[in-house]
Amino acid sequence: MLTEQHREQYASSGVTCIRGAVDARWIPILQQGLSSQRENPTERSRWWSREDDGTSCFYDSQAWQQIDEYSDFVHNSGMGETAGRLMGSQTATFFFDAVFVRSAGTQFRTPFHQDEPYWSVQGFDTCSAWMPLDPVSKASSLEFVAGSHKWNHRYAQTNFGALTADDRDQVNFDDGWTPFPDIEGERERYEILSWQMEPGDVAIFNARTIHGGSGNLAPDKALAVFNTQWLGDDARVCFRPEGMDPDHSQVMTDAGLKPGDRVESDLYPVVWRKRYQPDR
Ligand SMILES: O=C(O)CCC(=O)C(=O)O
Repeated sequence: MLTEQHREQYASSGVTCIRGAVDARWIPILQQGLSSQRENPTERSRWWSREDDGTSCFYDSQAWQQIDEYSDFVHNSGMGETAGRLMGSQTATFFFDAVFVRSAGTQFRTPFHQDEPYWSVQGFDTCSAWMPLDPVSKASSLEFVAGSHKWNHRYAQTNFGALTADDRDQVNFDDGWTPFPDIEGERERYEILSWQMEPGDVAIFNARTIHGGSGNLAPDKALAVFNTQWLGDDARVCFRPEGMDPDHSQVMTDAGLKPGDRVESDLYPVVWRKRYQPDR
């Protein structure tokens, strides 16, 4: 599925959309996993939005060790290989899973942000695979600011803790960070990429690529997204004084990992390794 065009677009824009990246058989498997997760959410589950009109956006993460369908997907779907090859890495290590579930008609849009500044790792070789389990129109799909993975600014990111009002989510980018660009207010200044997508299509983006949006759903359209995050060659443990979301510092410390370490362990399995191919 992965072509030279995908690699070029990922390298230059920081995101690419791969049609049919995931075999159709995985969709009902992931839907089954999601329904178990909704019945029994993790302690990390949150509501990013719950409106008076009944619409909502639910978020949860790191459920793969409890949900067999997710673990099966992580190890056997080929997503690790796709991520590893796009990053140009020797290996692809699984970091964590996340779900974003919007009820029909939800207008809530995810604030524009980059992922890496919230993570308990740092590195350029880091990516997310955003995979809708429902068909999604371009207007309701996640949006990406082309090329922003190379901007190299310490942008003050959104505090998602302001959405959840949960003490555990508070991340404070107040001091010494560059104000975040007003993407939504000045859309004409940026090249914004998004795609109409079907289940099985995946948008893979560098964890430094600015992204946001989604939402704006039609009254009869719901949207469940299953997302996996992957680490490549230069990713290393990094505990951030601003706070982290999701914060892996405790589980990493308990597992003996320290800042600067590679993360590979039972918690973060290497799912794909590039095979040595001798020159012909
Ligand atoms: O689907 C969404 O609304 C948010 C997705 C997102 O921010 C992410 O995958 O990092």
